[in-house]
Amino acid sequence: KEYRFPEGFWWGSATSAVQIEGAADEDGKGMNVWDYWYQKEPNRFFNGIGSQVTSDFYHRYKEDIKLMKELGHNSFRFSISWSRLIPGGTGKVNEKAVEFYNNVINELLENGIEPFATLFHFDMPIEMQNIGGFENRKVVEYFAEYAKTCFELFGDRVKRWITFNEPIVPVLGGYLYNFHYPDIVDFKRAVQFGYGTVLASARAIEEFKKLKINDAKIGIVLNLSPVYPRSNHPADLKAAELADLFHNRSFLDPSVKGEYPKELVEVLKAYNHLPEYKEEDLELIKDNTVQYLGVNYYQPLRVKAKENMPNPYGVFTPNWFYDEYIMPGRRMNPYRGWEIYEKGIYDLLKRIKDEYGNIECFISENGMGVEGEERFIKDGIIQDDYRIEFIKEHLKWVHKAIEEGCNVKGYHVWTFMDNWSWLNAYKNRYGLVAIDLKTQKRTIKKSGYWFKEVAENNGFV
Ligand code: BGP
Repeated sequence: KEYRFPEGFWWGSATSAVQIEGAADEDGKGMNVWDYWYQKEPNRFFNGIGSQVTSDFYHRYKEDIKLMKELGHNSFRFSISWSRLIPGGTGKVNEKAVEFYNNVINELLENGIEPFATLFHFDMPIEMQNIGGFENRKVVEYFAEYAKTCFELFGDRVKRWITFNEPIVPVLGGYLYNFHYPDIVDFKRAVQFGYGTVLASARAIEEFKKLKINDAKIGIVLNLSPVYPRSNHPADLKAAELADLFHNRSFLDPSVKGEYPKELVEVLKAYNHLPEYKEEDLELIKDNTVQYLGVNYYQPLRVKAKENMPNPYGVFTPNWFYDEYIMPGRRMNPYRGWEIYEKGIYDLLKRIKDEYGNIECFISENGMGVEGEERFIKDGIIQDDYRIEFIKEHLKWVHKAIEEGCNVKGYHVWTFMDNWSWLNAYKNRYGLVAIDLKTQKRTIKKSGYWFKEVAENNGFV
């Protein structure tokens, strides 16, 4: 069978500032939560590696963008670092940062690569976090100012904007499951922070619309997981519905439909955990929905009803309502501990078509992290056939979704070159291009050559 994609399909990859730029204390950049956390607790990071240097994109963007072109990219998602552009989060713009992002954007355009710019990819300036992050309405406003500054500085050339990458991750990681700063467990604050993020995204969209940049679009990137119940037993179905509410609908519904899911409001109310809100917030959310949607897909969520009633004095978390279910015989990526289930991407896209007005969307991340890839080197190249297989099988399902009328405009692999990841640092490698951490030398992997073919032929057979 031939898998050809619609004309003008976006082929490329995604990444983020903290994970590739390095130059963490150079040219006037302020500190973000990752710089701060590393300074405080370096041992929490895999092999004690922090985000100071990462893949050194700050100094090597020219050569990297050339390589992107070489690999058939017609688009690339990067993020702007708030603490680099406006050290401290509010106040004066750092001219060195303006110069850097101008250079990156211009270089991309000169190479025929459409820049997709994310405003927030997990990197809160520490000063903003110290006053509560998005729990604090002042920070929501500072974020809106920062967003407006970005549109004014780069909006003449960047036509694809993203307010947030995976907004639920800092909520879960920072306030419930200890894998992001501030590394606390507090459900009420988690809910408030998440709610503030919804407001911040809507405020950024509001600022964007005021500027009337007609040929540009603004969206959000969500990590969606299809939720599959263990059985059709009503208790399992209920568990799946609750998991879906927390993991998917809590950001999907406000972003696309402009409303908070009523069912979520009821659950939070019942447990006295409704965020503090004002009537005008609801108007803001309603009036500022996204113009397109990025879908990050890695793994499904399989759930069952809770078997033991949770201890009422225990920590209240989303999965207080359900248990994760390990399906017998499921296929795994053993390195990341994530299930591989390609059809999940199709189920998500169909749902967006049927329940979310078939809003324009694209796959904004999908990829496979593997440890110790050097052992697959032959003839100087990492023979990552597993990654080719992973991407190809997902693309087949994306193709089927498009054939059935889903409004999918592109596919971005996670990621272009091996990069630093949050607490895992360089443990799992996701790149189409390998990086030697000692020398920063870039070497294309087999999957990189394969991806180039696919992108240049707009599909594969
Ligand atoms: C997504 C993030 C990315 C990236 C990716 C891979 O959740 O948007 O920043 O890191 O997942 O996950 P990880 O690096 O944790 O293996």
